[in-house]
Amino acid sequence: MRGLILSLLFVSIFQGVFSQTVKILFDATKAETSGNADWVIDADLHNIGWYPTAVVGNGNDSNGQNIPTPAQSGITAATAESFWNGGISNWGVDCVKQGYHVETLPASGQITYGSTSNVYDLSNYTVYVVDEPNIKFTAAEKTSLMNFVMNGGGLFMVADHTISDRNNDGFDSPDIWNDFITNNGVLNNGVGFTFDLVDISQTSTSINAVASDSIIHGPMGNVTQVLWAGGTTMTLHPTQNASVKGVIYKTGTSSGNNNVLCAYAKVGQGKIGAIGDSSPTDDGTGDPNDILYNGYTQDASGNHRRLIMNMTIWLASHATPSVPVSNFTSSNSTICAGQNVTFTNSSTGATSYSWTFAGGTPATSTATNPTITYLTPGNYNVTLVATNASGSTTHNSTVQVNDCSSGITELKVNVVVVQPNPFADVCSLIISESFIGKQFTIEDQSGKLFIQGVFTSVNPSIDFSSQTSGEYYLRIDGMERVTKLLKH
Ligand SMILES: [Ca+2]
Ligand SMILES: [Ca+2]
Ligand SMILES: [Ca+2]
Ligand SMILES: [Ca+2]
Repeated sequence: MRGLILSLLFVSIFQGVFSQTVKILFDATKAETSGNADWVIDADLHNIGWYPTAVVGNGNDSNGQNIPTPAQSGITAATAESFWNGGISNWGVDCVKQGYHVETLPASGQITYGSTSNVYDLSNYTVYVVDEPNIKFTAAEKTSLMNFVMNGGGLFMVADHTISDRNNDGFDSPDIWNDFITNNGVLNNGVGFTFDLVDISQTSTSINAVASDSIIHGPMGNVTQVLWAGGTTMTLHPTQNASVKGVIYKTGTSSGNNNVLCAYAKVGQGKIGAIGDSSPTDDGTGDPNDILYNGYTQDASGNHRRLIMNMTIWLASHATPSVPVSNFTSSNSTICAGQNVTFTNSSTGATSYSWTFAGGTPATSTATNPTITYLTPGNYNVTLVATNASGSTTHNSTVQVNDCSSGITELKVNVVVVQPNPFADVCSLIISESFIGKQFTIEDQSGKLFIQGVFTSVNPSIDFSSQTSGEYYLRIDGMERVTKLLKH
């Protein structure tokens, strides 16, 4: 039984460190279901009106729910897109078939990055999909979204044709994405492309990609054509981001910076993929109140599913980080029994830490900079294992714990020990508890007062760094003996 428990524990730790589940969040806060759009992976209720923001209970657009039902654990390779009810349910089901976990950011959700109070915080997700936003991101949302990407997130940007303002607030998806790209407060004009304000409908076979391209020749198969049904194009700006690539172009353009239908780029530690039409994501079934078309598996001879999933898989995959370097310093390598040592972590590239302190209390820690108490004299090893997805490295050090009471145990009261003495800048005192609350003074050889104070602990430190070298004299109220302190 114990063997089983230990092996289960090992498996859970191993998975926790090395195989984090890819989590994909589909946005539903930006009127993605307004009008004849239904860009949610699942909605059980069709009770939202966008006027221009969500009003629940006064409308018949889809109310995308956080966790789709039935549960995604029931999806197998044979599961149909109608398992869920949404205009992009096929995209969601295909993600689960890849082993991903999918969720929706519901209309009431907040877009944040690094907020511990928001359960939908983007730091909890690998990829964020925003399929044809129809409400502008706030300044704080744009900053959060770009910070998510800069710190390793994947963003899938889907736009539609110009003049496609479905909720009548004055902004359509090309405007909204360009506002994010040019004015996010973190990396303005840094993604390497902007959306054009055009409206095109055509089948294009103008593919421009090397044989190893992850999007055109990806794991779902090759992409050979697309059908834009009222979509837009993009202009590339490689001087703003040299990694940007255009892989599908409008008919008549085969390469270059203009008339791009599909582009992608690495941005900071993360990735952005973009297409200029939402119609390829539409699987033709969803809100019964909407008119939907199957662009996902039917148009362009089924190429759209391969395009969208190849992009999603690329966004969800991260380059393997290099193995971390483990290192730390300690506040003191030689102490008296009963004293503390603070260890300051200087490791690089790690996502978690595991400390072991022989002879210390506590004996282990996963904190970044732990403080440890040593109660028993001896020489002890300190070990730090720094870990990330690529592996671990270990750094060792030692702590010498002295028995500072030896030789003076007979003087159980009225003891003052100075460590070290002489000293350079800082000395530590070890005093009897009977001195707590007593006033003390330290004077130099000329009798000039340096410090006057009251003892509040049995091992105070005194900083002499502002003082000149020489002898100093510690006097404690009620104690006749004067203690000599010698600064180098
Ligand atoms: Ca709708
Ligand atoms: Ca709008
Ligand atoms: Ca369209
Ligand atoms: Ca559907």
